[in-house]
Amino acid sequence: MTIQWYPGHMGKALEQLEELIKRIDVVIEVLDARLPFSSSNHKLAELRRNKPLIKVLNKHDLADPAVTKAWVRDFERQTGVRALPLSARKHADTKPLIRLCLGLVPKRGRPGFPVRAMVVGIPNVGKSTLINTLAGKSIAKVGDRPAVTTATQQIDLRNGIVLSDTPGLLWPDMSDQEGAYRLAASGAIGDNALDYTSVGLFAGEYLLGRYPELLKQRYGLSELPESPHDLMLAVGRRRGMLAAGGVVDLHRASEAFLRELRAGKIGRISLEEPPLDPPVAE
Ligand SMILES: Nc1nc2c(ncn2[C@@H]2O[C@H](COP(=O)(O)OP(=O)(O)O)[C@@H](O)[C@H]2O)c(=O)[nH]1
Ligand SMILES: [Mg+2]
Repeated sequence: MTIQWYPGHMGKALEQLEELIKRIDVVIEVLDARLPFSSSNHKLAELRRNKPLIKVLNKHDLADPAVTKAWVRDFERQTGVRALPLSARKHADTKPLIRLCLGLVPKRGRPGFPVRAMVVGIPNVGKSTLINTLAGKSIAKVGDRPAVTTATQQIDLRNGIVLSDTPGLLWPDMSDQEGAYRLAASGAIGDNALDYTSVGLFAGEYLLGRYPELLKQRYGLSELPESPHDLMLAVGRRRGMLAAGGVVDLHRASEAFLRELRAGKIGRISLEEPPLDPPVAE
């Protein structure tokens, strides 16, 4: 299965975003901490020019803390880039982000002369959640597709920062099929476009190699299954997902496995580790 992404008007969207970025002081790129590379859009590196960039590794509550630390170190080797793990739903987690924004633009951050910040990122990484938590009220629809970036208004956060109320929408690089599978496993891609079985098997293979003990615990296994297929059969038996004749329904077992993975039920799991190299520019 090849995972596709809507191509839309990517060139135009990038131009718009480039214009918006000219008028702001700090770019806040929201990433999924479980897959900070594949949930990024590598074109942002050019778009931001010399503007400071904060990479927010969101959904840290779901990610492997040791791997997240390695990602932070990896990102901060880039000039002008800071990285911060957090959970966008937690108000307390946004305080270090505010301090970082203010610290990166020392000339601003006063009444009448605020730091102008903007949240950007691919769908489903938690942009709306972060904007709402920062604003202390519901402004951006959670779970919705963001509106076009031209309609942005500034929200005064009353702490020396103003924030665009609409996130800049980026999209993932779907030419990297491994990355596309990781995104699908994380839940970033609409489930109607998904083949649960192939994504489940993909995620199962990664977890068998990287998080075997968590799998054993979650599914009460004394021995590690030998293949992702065997893992899915074990999950299906455990969850009673049987089709006619008592055979495991692989599709439903994979769906259950992915649901539990995405909800963090298997444990704090990251789906990729640094270093990963950006795709070669076209
Ligand atoms: N576990 C967890 N889920 C989150 C977090 N932030 C956002 N989400 C969930 O991720 C989904 C997408 O969030 P949303 O803010 O709509 O993402 P957007 O498309 O980037 O605006 C929603 O179901 C959120 O509740 C977080 O820190 N932890
Ligand atoms: Mg949104």
